[in-house]
Amino acid sequence: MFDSIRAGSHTLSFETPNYTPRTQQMNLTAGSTTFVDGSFEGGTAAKVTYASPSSRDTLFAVSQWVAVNFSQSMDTSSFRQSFSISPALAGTITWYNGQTLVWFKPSQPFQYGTWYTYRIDGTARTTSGGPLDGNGDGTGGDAYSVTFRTEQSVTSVRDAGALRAFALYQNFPNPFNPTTVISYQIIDQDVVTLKVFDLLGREVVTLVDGVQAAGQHVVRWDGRNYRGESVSSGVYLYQLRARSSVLTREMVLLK
Ligand SMILES: [Ca+2]
Repeated sequence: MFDSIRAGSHTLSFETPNYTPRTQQMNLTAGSTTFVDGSFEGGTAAKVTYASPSSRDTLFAVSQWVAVNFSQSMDTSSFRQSFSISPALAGTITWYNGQTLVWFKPSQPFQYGTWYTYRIDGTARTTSGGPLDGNGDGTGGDAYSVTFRTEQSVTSVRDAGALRAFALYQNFPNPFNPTTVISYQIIDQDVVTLKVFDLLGREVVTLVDGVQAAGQHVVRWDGRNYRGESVSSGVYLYQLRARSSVLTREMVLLK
């Protein structure tokens, strides 16, 4: 396509749908020139480093928001066009941490006991024009998709009888800084402990230790360890124990 262009300096302009338009100054010499597509790609591909809910979630609390953290700053316009959730749900999109963390806040709570899928198409771009690497294999341009289920309503948990003696819900907000709320549910009066651990299994703090009444309980964690010191950013586990049962979930402190 460049056969008839004379040697010299030329400006090439690339305008591909869904990509940031780019121009490049080229010095052409006589003879043939090879163009490599990769030389005109934007920044490196962005991966998803954290997502809540994840595909493992089958008890996602209906009042929570969707949170996705990327390895790079994201272009808000292409993200908005690439993000979808089904069944469809109206909501607002908010960015944090230099557009690396996005929250989708539904305008109404999710429905109880329902499967949802949220998806970010491969057309999402970083602020420097890089593609989304949705499956994390190092090559950009593919989608990220999560299918999850929301919690059952309290009524249906009671109806289910002994199926689940107690429930531990995803903390909110998550990721958080510096404070988050953990809620859980006990069907019978019970001796309960709720502890926070780091990923090496070291206990960070004990939030609950004692007899509690049946019903829903809410605990706030201020991101401090048992010595009262603020802990560093990272993934933490919180674990609920009652009698012989244990439930564990992850949360992310992002400063
Ligand atoms: Ca990929």
